[in-house]
Amino acid sequence: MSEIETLKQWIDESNNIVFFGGAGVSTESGIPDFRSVDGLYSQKYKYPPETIVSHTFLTKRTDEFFEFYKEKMVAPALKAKPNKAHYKLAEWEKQGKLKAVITQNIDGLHQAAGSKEVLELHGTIMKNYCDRCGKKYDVDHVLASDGVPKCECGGTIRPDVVLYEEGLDMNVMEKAVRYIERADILIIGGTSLVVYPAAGLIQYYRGKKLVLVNLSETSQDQYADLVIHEKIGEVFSKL
Ligand code: CNA
Repeated sequence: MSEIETLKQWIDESNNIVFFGGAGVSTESGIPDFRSVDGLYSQKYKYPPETIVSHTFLTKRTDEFFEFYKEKMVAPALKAKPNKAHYKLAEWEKQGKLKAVITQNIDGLHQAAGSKEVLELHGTIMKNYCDRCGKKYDVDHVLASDGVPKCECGGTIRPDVVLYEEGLDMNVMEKAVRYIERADILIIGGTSLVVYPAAGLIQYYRGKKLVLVNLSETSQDQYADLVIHEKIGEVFSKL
């Protein structure tokens, strides 16, 4: 049996699938990831993306933070449409087969595809709030603002995104752990599995059907029961 046939059989037999994904899930929607050859790391900036998308940059170089954030992260995500991977996951959830999507992505595409139980480990570009008074703002307001988005109280409007150097929401992490511990199949897709603590979630899986669908090799390939190095949208459209 081919890997895809095995995966198809596992999925057909299961009603407790959990998916854990990253930026590679959205590249087929036209949003660049960080580490692929055409990802944001390979483009020329004064600083690597992880330096810019950090708490230090937001507070110390606020202009540059928002220039990069709006142009390279928000604008492409708002233009993007879900792809076959997002839609397939939503379909499995509707059929009662998939329990949760745990994502490192901040682009909102799983919800756009119809997924309901989406745990956003790194937050979302869709929500924003004033760092002084807490007032909430939508993403269109942030994108339309000139330079640094400012609240009427004078504070800076920041994204509800977990930046580098910032902590994850422990409620979301604990919920993710519970889903993974109980999962029958854990499918991990489109993530280089190098960003912690998110990447460490894989250790909580207790089953024997750990599936990795990622274009490039990862340091966790050796622990997976099934590894497919192909585009996730293409793989999922065959299931
Ligand atoms: P990453 O480190 O950029 O890794 C992406 C991985 O996906 C790489 O190993 C690629 O080989 C693989 N990949 C790329 N395209 C595909 C595809 N079509 N099918 C299968 N695999 C593919 O991204 P991670 O998510 O692992 O890193 C975590 C960071 C990146 C998180 O904090 C994200 O918030 C952040 N990020 C998010 C987005 C988004 O929301 N769409 C975009 C860019 C970066």
